Amino acid sequence: MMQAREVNFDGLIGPTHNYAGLSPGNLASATNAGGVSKPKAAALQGLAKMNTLRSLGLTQGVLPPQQRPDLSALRAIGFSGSDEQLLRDAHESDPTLLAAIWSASSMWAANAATVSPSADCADGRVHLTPANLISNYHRSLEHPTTTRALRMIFSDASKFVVHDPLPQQMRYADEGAANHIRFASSHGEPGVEMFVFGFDREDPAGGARRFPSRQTRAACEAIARRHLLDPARVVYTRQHPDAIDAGVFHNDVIATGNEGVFLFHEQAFATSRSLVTDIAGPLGQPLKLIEAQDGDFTLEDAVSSYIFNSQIVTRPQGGMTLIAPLESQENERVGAFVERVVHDDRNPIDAVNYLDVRESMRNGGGPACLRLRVVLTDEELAATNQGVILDDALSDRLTAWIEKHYPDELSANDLLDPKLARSLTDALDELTQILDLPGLYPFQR
Ligand code: SUG
Repeated sequence: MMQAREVNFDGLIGPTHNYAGLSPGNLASATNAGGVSKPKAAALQGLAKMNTLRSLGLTQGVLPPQQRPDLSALRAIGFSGSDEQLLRDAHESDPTLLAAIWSASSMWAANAATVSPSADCADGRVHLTPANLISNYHRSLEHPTTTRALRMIFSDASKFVVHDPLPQQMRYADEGAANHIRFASSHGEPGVEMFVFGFDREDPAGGARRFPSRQTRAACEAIARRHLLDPARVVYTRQHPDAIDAGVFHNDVIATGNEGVFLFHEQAFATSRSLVTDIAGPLGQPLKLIEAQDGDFTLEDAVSSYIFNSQIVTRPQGGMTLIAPLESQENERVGAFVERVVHDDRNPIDAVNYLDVRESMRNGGGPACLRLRVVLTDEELAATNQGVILDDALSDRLTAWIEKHYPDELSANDLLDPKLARSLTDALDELTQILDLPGLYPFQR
């Protein structure tokens, strides 16, 4: 049996974290638009989450934030002049454009890429496809730096393939691992990869009506082909359009899984029952299903509590822990459901850890949004850039760096400040030394 572990790479929350209401169909983002954010507190909450996972004995990685404001994005669409003028002109043309180029949205690393472990890929390498994120302009700015960062972290071509993002066209709209769940008897064994899409060209009428779908079936199929997955061990399934219309803009807001466990709401998928058989068949063993019924809690409870955006992690000594957002404990029905799950011997989840990631939650990003799962063998982990693997020393350096450079608060007016923009460049320059990612950012080249 192949030994491998899941390493979670969390997006380090960037110093420009703010609430701009940029994501239609993401209810938290819309509700908190225009609010005052707390970037320093946000980043420390994210780091505390990473350290909680480490305290369970798990290996934890860090993905760097991106260079924001992205003034080159403004120049690309015809704005010119000094930094101050760029910011002012962009604001006058459209305040949401200004907010977009400041967004710290790369923190939601579940959208950074789709990852297939080497046990699933015909060439025995780990395959990663950075997501093009073309459904929202502010997120479409992420993939060049994401691709570069992943190539600097997983640089050994004998073990890793970091593909280019899919074509920048709606037909291939891709949001990464947020719409992907891998099942396996254990992390190191060959798995069954489930790809979830919202929109299918073959069935255009079957889509959501109120809010946009962000992932196409064609994108899912392209990733499975590139990653050299065995077609008999790949499952495609459509999100329930009612779920998207209730605010489930990514599948990881309504379903999750770990090894043989599948946790989902009965309204997550267009076809739940046949889906379970389609996964269990090639897996060669029954799934441990945890299905929340409407009677347990509603779709609305799921979206407001973000319970399905928990991480289910396998502890090295055995057993599984649910890493859940505090908001799900605060919802009486959801909290009671979690208690039942933890005490039910028919599934391996035997502990819950409620975490405060409220700053990210207010933009629709829970614990699972903040991390990219990468299953690695010992050799693959050894070949990974060790500068981004969290230990006490790195955690201390990151804490000091955050304390030194991050604003306590950020509101819409601050986004017009060219001095803030310049000071952040110095901060990121320092960060590339801390994480051993020299030359990551465009301004360093
Ligand atoms: O793409 N929010 C992100 C949240 C992503 C959550 N990720 C997962 N579910 N995996 C999004 O909608 C809001 C930014 C703002 O409005 O300021 C935002 O981009």
